[in-house]
Amino acid sequence: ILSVALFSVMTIGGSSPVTPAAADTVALTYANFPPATTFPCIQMERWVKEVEKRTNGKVKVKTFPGGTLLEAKSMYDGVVAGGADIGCLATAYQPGRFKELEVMDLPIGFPNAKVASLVMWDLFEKYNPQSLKDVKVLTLFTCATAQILANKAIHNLEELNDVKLRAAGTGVEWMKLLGAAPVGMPQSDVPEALQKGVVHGNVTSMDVLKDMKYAEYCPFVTLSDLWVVPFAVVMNKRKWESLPADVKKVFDDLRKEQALWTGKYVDDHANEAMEWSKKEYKVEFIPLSADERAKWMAKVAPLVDSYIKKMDEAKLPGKQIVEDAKALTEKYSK
Ligand code: 3IO
Repeated sequence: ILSVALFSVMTIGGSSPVTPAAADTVALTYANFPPATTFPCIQMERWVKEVEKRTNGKVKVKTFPGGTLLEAKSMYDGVVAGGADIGCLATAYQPGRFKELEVMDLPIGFPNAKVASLVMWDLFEKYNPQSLKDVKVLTLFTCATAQILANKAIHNLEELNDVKLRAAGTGVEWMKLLGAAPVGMPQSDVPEALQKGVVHGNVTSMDVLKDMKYAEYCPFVTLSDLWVVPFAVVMNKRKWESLPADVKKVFDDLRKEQALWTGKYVDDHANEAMEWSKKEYKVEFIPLSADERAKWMAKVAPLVDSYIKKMDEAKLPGKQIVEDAKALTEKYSK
C-alpha cells in the first residue's frame, strides 16, 4: 500500500503537489458474465492493465468474472443501476433490445472478429444508438465467426435438420431458417445444458472449445462461418461523469484500440483452440463445401430484409446501417 501511495504522489506531484494519494485514486468495479478463462475476461484484464499503466496507477479496477457481480442478461440494467461501475454484455442475448446493434447479428459477411469489431465501432460512432444512451460505451467487439460444435457430424442441411443446438439469442433465427431446433441461452449456461443433454451442441466461436472445454462434449465441428456475437463494455453514466478529465481521456483513447485488440486476440485464439482440440481431443473439423455454404447463406438472407423492416417500423435507418456495415466490412477487409 505504501509503495502504491508514494508512486501515486510522485507521478501526480507536478499538478497537485500535496494531495494525498487516496483522494486521487479512482476505484472501479468491472463485472463480466463468463468464466475468467474466456476472451471477454481476457480483454477485460488487458483493458485494466492498460488503464492502470496509462493513468500511472491512479485508476484501480476490481474485476468480477463468471457472473459473480452481475450476470449475462442483467448486465446492462445492473450497470445503469450502479450494481457495477463497468459491465461487459453480449447484446445479442436480448433480441429486440439493442436494435441498432442487431445489424452485427445479420449475415453481412463479416470475415472475422477483427473486421467485425472495427465495423461495429464505426457504426456506433456514426449512429450513436438510442439503446445505449443510458451508459458510457468503453469499447465494442465481437467473437470470431460461429461454427457448429456438436456431438454429431453435420455435413449438410439434411444432417442439421431438427438438431437441438444452443445459439446466442439472435442466432436462434438463423438456426430456425437452417432447419435446426435452436435454444437461445448465454454462453455461461451452456456447460450445464450440454452435460444434461438439453442441447446436442453449441453454435459459437471456437475459442470456447478450449476455454470452456467444449472439446470434451463436442467431438465434431462444422466449419460454417455463421454469425458473430457483438459485445458492449458499458459504464455507469454518473460514475463516468465523476471521473477526472485526464482519466476520461485515457478511457476514450482506448475505445477503438481495445476493439481492435480484442478482435485480433479472439481470431487468433479461436485458431489456436482449433489446433488444441485436434491434438488433445481428436475433434473432427468438417469444412462445408462452397456449394453447401451458398445454400445455407441463401436460407438466412431474409434476415437482412426483416431487420430493415423492423427498423423502419421503429423509425430507425436500418437500410442505411446495413449499407454502411457492408461498405465498412469491405474497407476493413482490404
Ligand atoms: C462467448 C461468450 C462468452 C465467453 C466466450 C465466448 N466466445 C464466443 C462467445 C460468443 C457468445 O456470446 C456466444 O454466446 O456464443
